[in-house]
Amino acid sequence: MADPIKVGRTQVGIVGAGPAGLILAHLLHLEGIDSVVLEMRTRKYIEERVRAGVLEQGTVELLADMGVGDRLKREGLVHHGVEFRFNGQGHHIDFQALVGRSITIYAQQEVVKDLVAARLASGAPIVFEAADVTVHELTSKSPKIRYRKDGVEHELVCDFIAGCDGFHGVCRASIEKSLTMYERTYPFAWLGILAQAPPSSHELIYANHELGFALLSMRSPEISRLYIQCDPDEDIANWPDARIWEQLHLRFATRDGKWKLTEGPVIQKNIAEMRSFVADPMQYGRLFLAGDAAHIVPPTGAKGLNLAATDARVLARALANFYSSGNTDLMDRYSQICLRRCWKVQHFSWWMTSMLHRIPGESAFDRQRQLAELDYVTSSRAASTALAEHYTGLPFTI
Ligand code: FAS
Ligand code: PHB
Repeated sequence: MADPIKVGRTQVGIVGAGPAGLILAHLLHLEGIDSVVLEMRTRKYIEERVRAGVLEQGTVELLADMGVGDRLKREGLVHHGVEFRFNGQGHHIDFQALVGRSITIYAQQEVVKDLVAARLASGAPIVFEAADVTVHELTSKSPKIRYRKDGVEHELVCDFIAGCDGFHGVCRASIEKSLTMYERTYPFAWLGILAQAPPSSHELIYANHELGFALLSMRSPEISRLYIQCDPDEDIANWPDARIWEQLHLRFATRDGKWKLTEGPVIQKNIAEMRSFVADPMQYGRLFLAGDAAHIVPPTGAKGLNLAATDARVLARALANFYSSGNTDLMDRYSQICLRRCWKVQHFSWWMTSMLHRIPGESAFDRQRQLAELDYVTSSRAASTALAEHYTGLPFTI
């Protein structure tokens, strides 16, 4: 005799404990709306997963307003600009002077740690190692999530489900027949390292070099985060540390030879694919997609996490309106609101990627045009203001 399915009930079932799911869960908690977060991995895994590093000013303000920004305020590195480096010369883009806004460097896993701690402190449920999650009856008034935990089958009866389970999750996969999907893949990838080396610059450096793109970022005054463009099918085994450092030195080299890159022990390395992806609409019945479950941007614009945060903010507002007044206007317009921002961010991420990477097979004309575009963006107040507005985060609008 099979064990009986354990049935639970909540207002909002949230699949996925990444930035989208955790921000949504805490915003709902602050509104007094019950939710259950179901995460397939362990707490340790999600709190150690190395991903994004740049928070828009709006995301920093959101996390502070949610009451989860204290450590971010203490440990985050506020940056007022970035450097574009090409033809062996650096060009500072001054966010503060251009748009009066900034970014903060604070690793995604630290955001996740802060949000998980807030979730646990609230006493609201978060289930780690939830296996074989599936979603059902999405067009009914009681959509359901089924999962297994410690060998026990569970069914969670919800009013609404938030699919925050990332690009490879089950939620979007469950409704793909009803979606239009837009995709662009890029003929290159990023090889990223974390190194125990003090950052060689006080701000991020985006370099477009003959050998390819390189990015200098950081995680703390002791930890550097560095990336180089590589072929999309590269095997990380073919990239010993020495080869990575050699490419970084070459790609960041300045014409006067004065700028130096500090090396250190490599503590993590991986290759991340580059793609643009959008699912339209971002909802089906009572299932709402948020974050990477709905869209992917190439990391050049440092937007993935930030877009996830704004989706969660819109969805939380829509659900709060429903529960407080029965008004479904925001819920009905959720996808339209989020996709309007998403497509602007898609354009910006594509623009940064196409401007800064060596495009395989590009013509000599394309290469000169690309360098002229970099020259224009770094010398025109109008063009650099547009870049600064996007990079520090478009205004949040509903
Ligand atoms: P996430 O993928 O973060 O979270 C989804 C969660 O759902 C995960 O915890 C997953 O375990 C869980 N899940 C998946 N399937 C499930 C299931 N069936 N059941 C239950 N749980 C399930 N963005 C930047 O801005 N800058 C970067 O440098 C950058 N680097 C990246 C590198 C990599 C390798 C990847 C994959 C992404 C990177 N991103 C970067 C983008 C990234 O930061 C995302 O935009 C961000 O994590 C989006 O957050 P979520 O939408 O919450 O999705
Ligand atoms: C990072 O610090 O990981 C980072 C910074 C800027 C980007 C992408 C990644 O555009």
